[in-house]
Amino acid sequence: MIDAATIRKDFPLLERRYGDTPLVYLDSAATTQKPNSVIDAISTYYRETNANVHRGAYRLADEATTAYESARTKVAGLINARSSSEVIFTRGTTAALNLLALRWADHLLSEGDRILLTLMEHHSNIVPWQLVAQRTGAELVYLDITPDFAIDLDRLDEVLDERVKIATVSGMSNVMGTIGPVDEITKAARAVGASVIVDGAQLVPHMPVDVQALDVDFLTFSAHKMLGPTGIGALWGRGELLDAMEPLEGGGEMITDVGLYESRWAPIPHKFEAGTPPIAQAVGFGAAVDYLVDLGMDDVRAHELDITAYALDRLAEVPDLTVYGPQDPARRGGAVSFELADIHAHDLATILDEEQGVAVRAGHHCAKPLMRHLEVPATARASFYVYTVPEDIDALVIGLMRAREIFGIA
Ligand code: 7TS
Repeated sequence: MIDAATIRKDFPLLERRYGDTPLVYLDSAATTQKPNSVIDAISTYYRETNANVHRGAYRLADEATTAYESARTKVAGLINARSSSEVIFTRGTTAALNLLALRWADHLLSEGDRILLTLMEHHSNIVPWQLVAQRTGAELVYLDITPDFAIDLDRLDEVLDERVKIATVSGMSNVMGTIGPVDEITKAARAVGASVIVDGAQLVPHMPVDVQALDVDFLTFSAHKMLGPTGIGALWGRGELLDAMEPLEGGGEMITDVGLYESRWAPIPHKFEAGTPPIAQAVGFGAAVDYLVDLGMDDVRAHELDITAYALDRLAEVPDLTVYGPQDPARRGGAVSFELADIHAHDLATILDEEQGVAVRAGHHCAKPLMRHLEVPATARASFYVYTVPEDIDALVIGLMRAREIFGIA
């Protein structure tokens, strides 16, 4: 089991205080804090190994290339990819989904085809598909949300027919915490010959993910939501699909030969990594994966179940508080959105910050279609990770009670 109180010591930022008030960081769905091992890996890389990759004829450049490629191997291992060449480093989830939209969906789809999404998608898994639809004439269709904050699978058979060529679904909602029904959607999509993309930005950091067992076609995720640095993430795809895709960007590193009028592409993954890649970030990503693997992804999930159950219990003690998400921790992750009476989420977040040093996110969480469906303009959201302790939740609850006093709620 994870002892969050002990592993917190690995995270220097969690020692921050605002004067006498300790920081209580409850915004890990936006980005996680970084352990010393990740910070040190990046710093050591720059101090000892920095050189450009894949082109040096000297030892330092070889070492940098090995560091970069070994990060890829670690990321591939985390998700049980068949080969590390199926892992493309991208700027993050958003860049990975846009790459798929531009270089895969654009060529696959034409007028009358459909893309299946759910109402709980993040904007980065909606807007690229709207752009695809505009370019190709394909249509978007959405699976609804049930009153208990699950994806409504009742209409799946009705919505999924041969016109659907792509189903793209969040593995876990960044607003409600709901775990996406990836298995059910994948089975149904396969039956009509559709391909499946999983937006794993909130899934991969929080539980074991095995792309071979999931049987999906593509998975996207971001390092910064799983203890790693910003500026890097991954697109995993089935090798044969990635092989068939055209590169997005042209430039150095992505070719085997360049003539005056045409060029030959390097094999995957390099075909999709034009230019000098984010080498130090990759090294940090690899160190983050090492840290998570050491903890054990089963234990990461077990801790999330515990802390989320504790949070839901404690939040139930706060009068006039509405939680927008499943009550059963087994059906959700540790992103908990809520509204307190009619206090605007931004005011609530400001009070939590000023009174208790509690950092929560407030707003639409880049999921406006979902917010409209829930009929709320904004929510406050507390989100947890491996270092979250019950005391963090207690501070949140004290802050919420204090907000009731400030707003004169009887
Ligand atoms: N998909 C989901 C489910 C997300 O939660 C996010 C980021 C993204 C995609 C985009 O990831 P990026 O790394 O490319 O930005 N979610 C959030 C959030 O909830 N608060 O800030 C960012």
